[in-house]
Amino acid sequence: MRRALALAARGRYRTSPNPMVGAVVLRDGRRVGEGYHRRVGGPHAEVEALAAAGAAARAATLFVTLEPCDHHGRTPPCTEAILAAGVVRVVAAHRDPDPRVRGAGLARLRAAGVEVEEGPLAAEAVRLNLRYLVPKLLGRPLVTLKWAASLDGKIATAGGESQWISGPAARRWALALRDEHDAVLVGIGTALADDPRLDRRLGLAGGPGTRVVLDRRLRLPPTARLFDGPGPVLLYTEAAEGPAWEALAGRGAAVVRLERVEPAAVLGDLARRGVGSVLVEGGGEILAAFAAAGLFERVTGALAPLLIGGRAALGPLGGNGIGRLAEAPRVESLRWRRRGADLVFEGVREGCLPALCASVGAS
Ligand code: AOF
Ligand code: ZN
Repeated sequence: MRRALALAARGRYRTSPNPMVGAVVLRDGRRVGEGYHRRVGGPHAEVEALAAAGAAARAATLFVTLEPCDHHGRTPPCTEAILAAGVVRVVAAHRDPDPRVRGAGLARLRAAGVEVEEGPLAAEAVRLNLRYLVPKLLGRPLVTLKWAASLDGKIATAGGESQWISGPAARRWALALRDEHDAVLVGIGTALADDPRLDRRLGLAGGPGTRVVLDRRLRLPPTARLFDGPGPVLLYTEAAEGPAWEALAGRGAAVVRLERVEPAAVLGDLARRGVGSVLVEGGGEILAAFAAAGLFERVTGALAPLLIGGRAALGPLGGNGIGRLAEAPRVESLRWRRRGADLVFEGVREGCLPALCASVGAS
């Protein structure tokens, strides 16, 4: 299953909105075939692995990171391919919450006499597929909060200089995150201060993503650099239609009026537009708003080995902060690694994985 998860992760940039899925065929303790879902609309992982195994799949065990599908979607049901190949045992990390599956894939296999086991490495599989599972189970996009800070927790000097705190390797890592998410989101403060392009510069996803600015009073100038790049631009505002609105719409932005531009309303609208994952890149007020609302799953970023200091220098999260430590949202399963001289970290909001695991039949 660990191998199947590693294979699944190879589909990271090309599978949205579909899941990342990996599969391994084991026969007499030997790996005789493996595969993964390469891109949305392409063959499912099970089919790739079974094709690789060929006749060796007869009487074999199939390990797969997600319950096999039992429906005709863009491709035929994997359950049929599994039965046709003569597989006698299927081990799935967890159930598929897709309403067309939801246990029906495993039930079909069981009914046909296949031995079925579910659960191994479920938490790992859920963590890998947050971007597939969160929209299906919570009805809103996956939210990743991201920042870069100095080792002493500053995102800029007291004078506001922030380019660059992290080194080139960590910056490239941060850019890759954009290719992993359907949308990138910033607040108007950051949009005005940095004039970011918010684009997918590495080309890992093979197409542009959605750029989102939370702009309560429509202060974004139509000359902003993000209008130069490809892909949809979404502006959330509380402002009424008028010249500013028209100018921005004239640049191709979809301007969306909300009663209050706050995380829950924004995520609700993004979900309606089919956005399944959002990378929140700042600034501090926006990151704090999502954190305070508890509307996030992943927290990630870079810590650079320099000390900035300064009473007036900002940290990653603004807002009013929490009142008491006992109320602070916590992050668990924290992982970190080196990227050049920097540390990059990634954790999951406490309680998030257990709840999602329970929803897909894994405890
Ligand atoms: C995948 N890849 O390896 C597996 C999937 O888009 P379709 O029609 O190919 O089907 C997508 C659904 O198929 C998806 O929501 C999930 O329920 C199931 N399994 N999907 O894209 C795979 N095994
Ligand atoms: Zn399938």
